Amino acid sequence: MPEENTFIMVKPDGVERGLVGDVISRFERKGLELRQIRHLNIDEDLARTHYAEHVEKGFFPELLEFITSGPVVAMEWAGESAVSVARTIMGATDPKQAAPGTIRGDLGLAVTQNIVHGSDSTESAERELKIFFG
Ligand code: DAT
Ligand code: MG
Repeated sequence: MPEENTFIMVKPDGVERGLVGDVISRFERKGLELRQIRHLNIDEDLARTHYAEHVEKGFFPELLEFITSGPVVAMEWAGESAVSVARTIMGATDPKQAAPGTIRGDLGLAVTQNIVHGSDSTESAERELKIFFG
């Protein structure tokens, strides 16, 4: 199985609620390896770059307001099939539909405030890691 790197981010709601440790712990216990981590605020330009595929969507104004509302914790995680494994640990985009045992299924309720971001492909991971870690 391929060794991959993926971009994971605890969103402002997760940081505000003190869930950074819980999120990190879930990835660590799964066996993924933390490679880089930084705490930062996302401004509008960075939000538009990171969420380029969503800027024309109806929900984008709400997403922009939310993602710039407070600090986030951006991370690089590595391991076998890290991209899809991380997405499984996160759960479905809408926490109301996310399975119990997943981050979103256990800890969230609203689709905008869904605690965590994770790259959806190795191509997205490469693009997003470059944006946040250069
Ligand atoms: P994911 O974060 O699971 O990759 P996505 O890339 O489709 O989901 O969307 C990015 C974020 O935008 C998502 O985490 C929450 C928000 N979002 C997605 N679909 C939405 C919707 N229908 N209404 C409100 N917010 C939405
Ligand atoms: Mg996505």
